[in-house]
Amino acid sequence: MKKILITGALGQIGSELTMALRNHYKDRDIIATDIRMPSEPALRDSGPFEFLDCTDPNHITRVMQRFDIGTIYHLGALLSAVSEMKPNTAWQINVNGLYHILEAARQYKCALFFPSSIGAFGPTTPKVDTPQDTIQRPDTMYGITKVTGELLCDYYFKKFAVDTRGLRFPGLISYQTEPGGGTTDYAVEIFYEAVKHKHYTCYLRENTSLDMMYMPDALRAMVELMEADGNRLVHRNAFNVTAMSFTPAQLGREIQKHLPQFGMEYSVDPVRQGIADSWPDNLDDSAARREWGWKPKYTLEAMTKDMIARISERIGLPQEQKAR
Ligand code: AKB
Repeated sequence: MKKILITGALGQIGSELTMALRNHYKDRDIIATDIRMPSEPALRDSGPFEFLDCTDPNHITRVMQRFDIGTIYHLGALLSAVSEMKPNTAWQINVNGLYHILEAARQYKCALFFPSSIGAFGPTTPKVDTPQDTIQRPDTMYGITKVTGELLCDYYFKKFAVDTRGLRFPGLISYQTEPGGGTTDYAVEIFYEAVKHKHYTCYLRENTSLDMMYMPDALRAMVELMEADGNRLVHRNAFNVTAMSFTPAQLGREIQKHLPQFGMEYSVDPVRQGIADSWPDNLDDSAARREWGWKPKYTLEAMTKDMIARISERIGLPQEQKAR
């Protein structure tokens, strides 16, 4: 059985995807890779781990020669806010890194998953019910690298028949690994602050609407897309997917239903607010629903309840202090 390679396996998506794939494919080796070694025992001890810097083609070749890889989940990337601070590094990792991985996928005949983002849209994109095929003129380095990635993946499918597939992820919410350097990170931070301190200062304005998804839905979306019948895929890459769309104020009100003392204030960060303002309010994901049966399970209500319960458990709050 061909093996599965994950790059960026210690990131927000990668750490959970590695464990999910190791559970899902009992008969396939999942080779987790990143530019540092794991400290988390579950991830470290549950299967092979390799050092791999995707900006160095020699690293990729070494891993591809050592393991018989059939599918690559390429998750090594910088997120939006940090890409604005380090545009050059963002290009090196998000574009050159993807290019080297695409070349490896072509040479070693692998399928490839590439995560695009709502960041691939820009200020001139229709903001409400953003269509699958629409204007994409992002004005952030992150967005530019994501559009480039979408186009490169389409090109490698058309030109070299590499089985590239991908999703445009919204903000991902998870209680296991915190994101780093994203614009939607507030939707994770808020839960930790709410459970620990009953208070959160948000860096986005209260009425900033963005698409979001709970991590279990995101993991399922990746696996379902990669397992889908390729003949049914009209788009293949860059499918709009979403599960919910909310503002910081709406999320705060939902949290208050469980933690009535929770309070919020706002101290707007102009960089992240500028990025969020250039992104859609909510996506139309009907192409994903039609072509491979996408259907989210978690609503805002269900995600909030689960996040609060899991984080309270994780930080070991005594029973009487836990949420209602
Ligand atoms: C970010 O905020 O940068 C990411 C994304 C939506 O791509 N979470």
